[in-house]
Amino acid sequence: MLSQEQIDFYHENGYLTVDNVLSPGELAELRRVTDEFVERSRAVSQHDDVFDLEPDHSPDNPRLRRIKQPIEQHEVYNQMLRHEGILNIVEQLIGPGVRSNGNKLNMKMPAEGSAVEWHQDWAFYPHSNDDLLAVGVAIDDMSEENGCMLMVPGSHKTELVSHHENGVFVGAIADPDFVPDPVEKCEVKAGGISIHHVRTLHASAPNHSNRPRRLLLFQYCSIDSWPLTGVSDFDDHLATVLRGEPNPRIRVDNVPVIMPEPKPANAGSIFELQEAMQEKVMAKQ
Ligand SMILES: O=C(O)CCC(=O)C(=O)O
Repeated sequence: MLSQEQIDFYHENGYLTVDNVLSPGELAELRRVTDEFVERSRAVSQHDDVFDLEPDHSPDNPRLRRIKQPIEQHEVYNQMLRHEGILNIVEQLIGPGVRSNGNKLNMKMPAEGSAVEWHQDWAFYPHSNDDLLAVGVAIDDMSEENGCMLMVPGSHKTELVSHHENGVFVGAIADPDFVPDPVEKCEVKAGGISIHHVRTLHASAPNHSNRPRRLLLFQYCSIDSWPLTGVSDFDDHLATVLRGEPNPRIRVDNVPVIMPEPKPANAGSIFELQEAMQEKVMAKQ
């Protein structure tokens, strides 16, 4: 469980890291399964429903950038979404009652694994209230050298920044005058977690080290938040509830919203979306 000091830090800064959330056995299992997916990706040459690939991916040198929807690809990931220790922490920050609205496993392979440009997750999935956060389960040590996430403390309390360029949603801040300030490193040891608020500005640089950086990301929402991008099947929506009683009652707060529309024709993962940007800042770092 979190101390009051950690809870206060999260609410003040919009992010937090917590050490030793996973047992050594749970971490070893995550690594084993993730290594298997990297092996499997040798047989894939284009992005598909499971694999998002770096541009230089090849059978001899598998350069996997993301496993999409990992909880649907392997039971070990599915169980990790429901990890008691993680859910207890999440409930302390946005509960009681938690729902999940997405998951992904972002990889940065050694030697230049892809950057992620500055953005707020809220730009992708605005809800009726902003008690939403993302938990990053560190499969490897995350440090500046291998492209840990970077955060702008307190940015979850400021105005929204546009994620559009030339009228099209590009999933990142394209304004050339945008300067993130201050920037804090979100370093965490393998087996620990990072947590960031859905409106916290964040990014990450390429991996310049010879170590992988693999981060399993789970998005969690307060049970009374409602996605403004719509719900196609109410039963599916209720099935995403992890803690608390499913309930159609929602909470509508006064939150700023810019809808993530229109999207470019090739809209896929955040990496593909951000490829549409004219000027990439983090990719050059
Ligand atoms: O993997 C990272 O460094 C950042 C991930 C992220 O912000 C995202 O996928 O939305």
